[in-house]
Amino acid sequence: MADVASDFGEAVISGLSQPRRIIPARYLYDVRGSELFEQITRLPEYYPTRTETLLLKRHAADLGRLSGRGRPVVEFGAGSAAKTPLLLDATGATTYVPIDISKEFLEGAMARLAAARPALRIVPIAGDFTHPLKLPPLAGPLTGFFPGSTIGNFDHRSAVNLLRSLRQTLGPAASLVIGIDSRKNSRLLEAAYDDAAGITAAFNLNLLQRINRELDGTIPIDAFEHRAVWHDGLGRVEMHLVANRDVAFAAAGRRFSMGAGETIHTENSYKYTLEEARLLARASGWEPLAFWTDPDGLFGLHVWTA
Ligand code: AVI
Repeated sequence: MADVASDFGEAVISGLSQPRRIIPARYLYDVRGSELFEQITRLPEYYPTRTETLLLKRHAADLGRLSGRGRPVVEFGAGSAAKTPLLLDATGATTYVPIDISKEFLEGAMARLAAARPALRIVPIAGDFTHPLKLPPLAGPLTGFFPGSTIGNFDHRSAVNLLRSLRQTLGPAASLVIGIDSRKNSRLLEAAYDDAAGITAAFNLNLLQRINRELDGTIPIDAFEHRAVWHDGLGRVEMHLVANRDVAFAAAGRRFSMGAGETIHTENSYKYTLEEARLLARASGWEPLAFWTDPDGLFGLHVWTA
């Protein structure tokens, strides 16, 4: 626990001391942030979750055939494992290896799955999948599962490194089922990251509350507003916290001040055309095998092979 707090403290001190203030997106996910993210996935404006779910259902037969029937499924960042049963059913897997940094989430996911599927062998791994991991001995080639366009929260270089790590972790002849959000018009994108009910705003502002809770912060939350902007040239939605007045506060034992209109950059969510997604696959040593999208081209489900 002490390590997590000091990690967070260091990230906040260094992120708020730069001329372009930035706090890495992974710190959005404390318990409250994870709850708010679960709510985001059910919002009408947030199309990724329901569209990916639809694609997993619609293409179950092909998914099973192409990604390898009966192979152990290794899920990266299993979280609440909401889409896992769809892939397990599609592939007929009898062994499931959820990898997540949060032991708490793993335990929850395991308990639910074990109750629903007593015959499933579950081998949970608490770890950071952004680095190659040594898996316990598992039979045969493996199928990786990396849904939700989590890859979109990594800049291009980190995304390539991460996908290489997944390949190394999965080993020879593996396949990867990966969800990648598509480029689309800015109106839809900005609405998905700034919903009418204000849940994404609460998710972003929770980062400041987390600083106050965990790092003895004195940030006046009402001095900040949520902003989501699509940058076409960079191919990403950026989330920021914008100061609506001059503000001074303490956090992690330091003092900071910001002028009205200055921002803290809290997340990037990259979107990919089909061509860009294929380039990403090849740049990280994967070979694209299949791709499906919905009729509106909102979201892409890909199968790659090692
Ligand atoms: C987890 N990740 C893929 C989400 C996304 O769409 O980039 C996080 C998120 N941030 C705001 N809304 C959703």
